[in-house]
Amino acid sequence: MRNDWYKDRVFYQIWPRSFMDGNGDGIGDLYGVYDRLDYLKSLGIGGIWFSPLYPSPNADFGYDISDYCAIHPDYGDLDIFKKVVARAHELDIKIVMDLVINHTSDEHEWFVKSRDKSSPYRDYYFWKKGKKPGKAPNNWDSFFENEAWSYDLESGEYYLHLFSRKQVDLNMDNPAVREEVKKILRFWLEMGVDGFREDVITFISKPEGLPDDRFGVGVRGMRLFESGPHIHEYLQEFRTDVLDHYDCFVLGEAPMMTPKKARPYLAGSHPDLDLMFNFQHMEADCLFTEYIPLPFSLPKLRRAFDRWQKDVPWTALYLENHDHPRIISRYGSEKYRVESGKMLAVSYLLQKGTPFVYQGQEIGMTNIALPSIDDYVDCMALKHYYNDVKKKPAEKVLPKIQKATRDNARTPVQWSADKNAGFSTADPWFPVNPNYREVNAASQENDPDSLLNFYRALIAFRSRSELVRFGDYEDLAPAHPHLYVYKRSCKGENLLVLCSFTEKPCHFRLPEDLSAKIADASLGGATGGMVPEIIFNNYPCDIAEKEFTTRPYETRVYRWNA
Ligand code: TEU
Ligand code: CA
Repeated sequence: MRNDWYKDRVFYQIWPRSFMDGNGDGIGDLYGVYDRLDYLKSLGIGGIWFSPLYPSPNADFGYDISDYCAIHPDYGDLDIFKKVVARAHELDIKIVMDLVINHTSDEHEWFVKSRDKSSPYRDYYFWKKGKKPGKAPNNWDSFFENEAWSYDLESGEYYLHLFSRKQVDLNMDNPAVREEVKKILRFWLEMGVDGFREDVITFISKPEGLPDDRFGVGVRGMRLFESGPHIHEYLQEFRTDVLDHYDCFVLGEAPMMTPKKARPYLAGSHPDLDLMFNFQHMEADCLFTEYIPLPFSLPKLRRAFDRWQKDVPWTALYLENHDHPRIISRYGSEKYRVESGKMLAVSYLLQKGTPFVYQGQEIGMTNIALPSIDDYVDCMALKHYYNDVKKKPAEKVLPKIQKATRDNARTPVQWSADKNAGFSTADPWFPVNPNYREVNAASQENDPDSLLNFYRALIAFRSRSELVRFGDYEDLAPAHPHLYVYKRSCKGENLLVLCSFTEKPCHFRLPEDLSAKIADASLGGATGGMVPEIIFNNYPCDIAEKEFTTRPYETRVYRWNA
């Protein structure tokens, strides 16, 4: 039994290690989550996506799983997990687990056993001989290391890992592996979870024979395993055999996805996936693709937004997660932190789709700059650093890492101005951003103009509004270099959303139909329908202005009836 409740909710992502420490050891955990459920409810969210909570050696902080059916002792145990689920459900908050099945940890017992060539687990992974001694079986690159293959002394063969050598790719062509996946899905569904966010799910089907990538640009191999030969078949199998029997949804993380490629995953009455996380709108400063922050480009961002609004029936909306630096520091401005934070919230939360808010985004947390590479723990950042220092002086490399590293999103959540930002009574496992005295949830709680309360109002509006959830989307300024302006409309009700992505002044003139309505209303002429109003803004403003000059990162949302 399935339904569409995931379309009506705003989700919140928890990266457990840094959310809230409940037992005073400096590491976030489920006890801390339990304590903060009322806070999440007050934000108006209707679901939580947990980044991995499973036992893991933490080579990639939970994305290297060593046991799929347990909770990492740092985060608690199954008892506290069940309590969190039960309390969340009482609050009408759904629970989404992260499902990481492209790879397991090298410490997972399947992999440990697979080192033995005669073990039934051997075929759970891709073990292969080198092309010749000392040469990997193919030329694929790894996202987190230089080569996608590591040689195992004990086995005398290589194993495939698209990510770090401690994240070993599973062989999904082996039916036994797919049965294991189904067992994992059932285990958590029986525990009461409501959905899965499936990590790099579009990479799970590898091309037969694992050939060399002959054209490789960027990450070699990716063109061959992205949406590989059996991907739809395997996703359908998981759906038919397990997911269809529960009231749940699946959201696939899909790097390199385009709307055109996404359609086969999302279309029809029995789609492979309900939703997708695409990355195109996260490339507007090239940071993700090139690992070199370039100036932000609104045209790039808008192109991605427009396409995903128009070309797929439904999508997942987000601006932050645990893999991206903080959005204010990227697409907004730390100087105009609150203003740009509000503008960014409006820019995506009023689009069509299912929105996600990442922990700390709602209070305007920003990037951190640590003094030495030794302070960082993100394996991807470390790979780039150590490759780059071979070619450039370290003082040139560190600033780039500071901007681009995923650690920016992984500093402890700033709950208050107290010691350790109220995150923990002990020294936190990772440094707190020194701006916590100014930027924290407690100081924003009762301030009507705070970013936190702005998020609350936007989420509440969105949850009540059929227009926001289902209305049409139209880009009203497709060529403007700095202003992103879109219109939503449904059954005679309209929203105009104006977002300035610059601190520079820009001239803006309201569209004629809206101006005319405003003029009518000011003459007392609006009969029946509502008087046009500005429902969200980040500077004082006047509905009577037909044209005006925007202030830094200004946003306004107009609402009127046709
Ligand atoms: O991320 C997939 C992904 O595309 C990353 O490899 C991306 O290149 C990197 O995070 C930079 O943004 C997922 C998870 O979200 C990420 O945390 C994991 O590290 C990765 O898969 C491997 O499991
Ligand atoms: Ca703890």
